[in-house]
Amino acid sequence: MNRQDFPALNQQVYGKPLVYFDNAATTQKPQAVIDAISHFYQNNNANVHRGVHALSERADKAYENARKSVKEFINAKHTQEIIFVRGTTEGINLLSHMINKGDEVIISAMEHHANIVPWQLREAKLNVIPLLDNGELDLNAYKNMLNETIKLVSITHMSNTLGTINPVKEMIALAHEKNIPVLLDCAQSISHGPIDVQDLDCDFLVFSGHKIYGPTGIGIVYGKQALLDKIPPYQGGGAMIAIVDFEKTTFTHLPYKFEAGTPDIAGAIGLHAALDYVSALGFDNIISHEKKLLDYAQEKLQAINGLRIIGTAPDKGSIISFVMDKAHPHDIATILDREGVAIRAGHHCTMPLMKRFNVPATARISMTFYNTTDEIEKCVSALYKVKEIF
Ligand code: C6P
Repeated sequence: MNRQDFPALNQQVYGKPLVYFDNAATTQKPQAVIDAISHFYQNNNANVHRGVHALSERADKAYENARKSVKEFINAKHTQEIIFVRGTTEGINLLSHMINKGDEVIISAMEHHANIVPWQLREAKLNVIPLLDNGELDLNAYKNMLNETIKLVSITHMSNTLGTINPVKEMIALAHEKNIPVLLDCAQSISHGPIDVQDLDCDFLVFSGHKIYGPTGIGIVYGKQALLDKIPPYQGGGAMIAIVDFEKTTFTHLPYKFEAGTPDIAGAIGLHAALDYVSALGFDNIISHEKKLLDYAQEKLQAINGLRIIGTAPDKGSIISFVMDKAHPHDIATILDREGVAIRAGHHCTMPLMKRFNVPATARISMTFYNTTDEIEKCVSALYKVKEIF
């Protein structure tokens, strides 16, 4: 679907047509995003919220329109609930400032390091939801963990390693019964299906632009206004202040309270173009194509003797982690690369998850709407080559 919109896909590596199956790490960019960024630098480049000249006004408008486009994309109530950050990682680090030493936070055993380490830096006590063997969360354990001492639940919507999609709406409702706010890490889920923060009733949400066909260096923190108002600024500098004096400084309102310094203006504009692109394509089309790819790939992979898929939850996105007898995931990835197939191998920044499944690493195929069943065939024949070698 719409492959021709992505110039980087149209190339050969090692003399073979590129099969890009590393979309969970970062997605390729459509021409519309590349053009939006070039257009800004060629015509409107200026700093935001500082100038009165024409270019500055244009930059302001484009930057704030980008914020509005995010608001609409996730159906937030207010534009000021959308904060531009560098990405999911920075977003969780920002939000971690609501937590103090000794506070209890519930996370899960499938979290990315970005949803583990920031809490540790705040010296929080982590309560970890265990996983079932198929890679689903143990919801009974979760229910038993919810009590008045918990300050926050912070969980991934979709696992970057297993592909598992968590039942977050139900989990949020359960947490709210105990008045516990919930933060969703939507780094992966943002590009695979519609997200409506009001319908989910999540309190905070974070995602990265580069995982939804936008540029690197831009990401989003969403938070309910009343809750964001209570979190102190985590970086100081220009744009986030009301009055600065040597004795005392006061801070400005949302969202600027959290946007110290010159932001990634072109990044926000590129993200706007990416969200428009995805909206025009339509999540119905994306979901049905990705489901077809996932089913097809899982069937083909399961037929390979000695290959084991890690993560077989009934509700999963188009990510497949696997191990093969004898071949280390890094060797698999290297052999596939020579066949033009780009996959990721390693711990995928989920080291505790590797421990849970007792593997040092996995090989990971991550697909999106511009991938094809023909590419899956190429990948599968490369995997048979791996088998021959080992
Ligand atoms: N996962 C992957 O290959 P950043 O790096 O800030 O854009 O996103 C961090 C992050 C947080 N949560 C989840 C669920 C993620 O998948 C990621 C990024 C990439 O799986 C790079 S490690």
